[in-house]
Amino acid sequence: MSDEPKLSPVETFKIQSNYLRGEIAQELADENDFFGKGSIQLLKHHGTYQQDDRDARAMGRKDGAKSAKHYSFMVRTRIPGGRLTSEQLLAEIDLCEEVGNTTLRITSRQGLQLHGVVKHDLWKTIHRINEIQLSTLAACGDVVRNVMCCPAPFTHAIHQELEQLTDDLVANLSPRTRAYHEIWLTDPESGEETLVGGGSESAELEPLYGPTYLPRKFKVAVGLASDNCVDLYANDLGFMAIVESGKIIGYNVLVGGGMGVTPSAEKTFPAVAKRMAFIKPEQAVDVAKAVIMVQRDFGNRADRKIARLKYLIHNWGLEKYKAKVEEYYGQPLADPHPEDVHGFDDHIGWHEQGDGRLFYGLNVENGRIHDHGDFRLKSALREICGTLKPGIRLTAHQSILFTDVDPADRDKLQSILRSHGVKLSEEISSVRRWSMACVAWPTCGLAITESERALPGIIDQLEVELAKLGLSHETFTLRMTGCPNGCARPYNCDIGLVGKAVGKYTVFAGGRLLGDRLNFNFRDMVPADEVVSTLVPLLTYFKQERTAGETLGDFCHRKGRDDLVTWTDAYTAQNPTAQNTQAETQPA
Ligand code: SRM
Ligand code: SF4
Repeated sequence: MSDEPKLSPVETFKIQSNYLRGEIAQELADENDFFGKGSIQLLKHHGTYQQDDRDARAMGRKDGAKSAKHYSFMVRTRIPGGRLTSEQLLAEIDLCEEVGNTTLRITSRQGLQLHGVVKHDLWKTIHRINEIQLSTLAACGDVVRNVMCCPAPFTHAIHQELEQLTDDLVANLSPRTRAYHEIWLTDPESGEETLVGGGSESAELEPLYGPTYLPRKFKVAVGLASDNCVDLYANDLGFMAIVESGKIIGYNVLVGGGMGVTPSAEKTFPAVAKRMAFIKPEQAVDVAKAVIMVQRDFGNRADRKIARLKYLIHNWGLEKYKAKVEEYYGQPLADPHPEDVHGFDDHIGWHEQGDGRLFYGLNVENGRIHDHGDFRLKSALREICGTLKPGIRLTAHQSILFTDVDPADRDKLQSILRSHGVKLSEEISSVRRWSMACVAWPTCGLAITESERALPGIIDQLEVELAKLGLSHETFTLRMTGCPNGCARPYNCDIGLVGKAVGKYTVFAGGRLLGDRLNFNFRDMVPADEVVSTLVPLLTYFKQERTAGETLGDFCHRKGRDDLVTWTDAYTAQNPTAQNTQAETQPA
């Protein structure tokens, strides 16, 4: 008998799929409103997830319905560096109205998601996304996902170089299978290829991935030491540009970041990436390939819970891991450059691009583009994209940049937003601006509790308390997720709220804006309506004992969990009825 551990079922689906084809085409044509097990896994590589509306499921259960599932699909467009045109955004907005749930979602990796697409419309949806020169290939699945890049449209050579590297990485690291092309770009009735794209014309083989692709998802980002807006340390592979005398002299290569954790499985943990090497710009693509091939060949294919790169590095140690990457690359790699992350810019508000034009960063609360009552962001975007036709960039904080704006159009852009009930970024509180939440309920099948729908209300209360404490202008990241998978990156920010049970959250503290440090569990199983009263004592302590210029995350990190718990417990005991007001005195 072989000593090899048994492969996970997803590996078997991949092996048997003939490069991601499986039964997708046949099942797409059948009468069912859902796909079978194997296709569900393979479809992820094509950029779509089978889901069901969990609100409707709950209602169905109440009504005693036999099958309470209403199937639909989330369709994710990968948008390298978040760069797209007004026409492309308009087409995605059209799609969300025509085939989706009428909302469009900017993701925490600069992508766009449609929700609520029924199976009957799936082919049309993916086909249309390709017609507008975007793609869903590798937006999900065991491959290199959307490559993130700082979206600031500065015309300076540094940003041009970051974008070029991003494009080179996408060109070299994308799957080559023609399965995508055959299924989504070929007319299912006539068999005619209606669009070119989505796969190499001749190469059937996947030179980088092989027939079983990677053991798990793999995330790559490109950013700057002076501006870590893409959260490099949360990626499997990060390229951190080091700039000297206005030029990129090379990149620090960061490896093994990842947020996902399963609390019941001790073997799992979130990790910030490790600094592995310093490379010259011309080495970046081949080093990326070497890193990916090592993960392909040595990542765990038996247990998906521990299949990400961070576990391989944890098991081997960085030294052994680096040696293996060097072996695949064919040359030794230099030690990391001493410079490390020291800035983070969310690019919100007005900025000069460097060519006489402007860009405007608009904060989009939790990335949701919709019209709701007096708030009509979707209509505002229609008008802006239809009339001013700016370039569009999506940020890793689920927000949007309008680029190439003529200074003469500045007031017009603002007045379109205002007339649609959309607050300008300058009118949004600091805490809301620096917050983000994952999708969670009702579409995410893994959500334990609410996130996107809960965070705005929590921030409403927090704004009041921060004002009382005189901390309204404080900059700190607040990120919420509906389960411990960490889609809004809650483990390296100042305050993380992570769904642990229905209506209950673990409150994390002590990370920071720079994203290079994990936070710690400050309080567990906090009911949603007690999150703010749990944070008020912490903020009070911060206000009283911070050192000059110290950030909330750095303060929490300096004090440590035990000290924070002791102080805030004492504070709460002394102020039993006034948890939500500023402390007059310090606890004994
Ligand atoms: Fe995520 C799974 C949404 C960024 C870690 N993520 C999911 C799924 C597909 C649920 C599922 O598997 O059934 C969610 C779909 C919800 C829905 O209804 O739309 C989902 N993830 C998202 C998005 C849309 C969150 C958002 O509100 O913006 C983000 C899409 C990004 C994109 O455009 O590609 C998103 N997910 C992330 C990030 C942040 C990042 O990459 O910078 C992380 C943490 C970093 C990391 O990967 O470690 C993340 N998502 C996960 C995990 C945990 C992975 C792990 O290693 O354990 C899962 C679960 C899994 O893979 O098994 C997951
Ligand atoms: Fe779903 Fe959990 Fe990701 Fe939120 S963190 S989108 S609840 S998988």
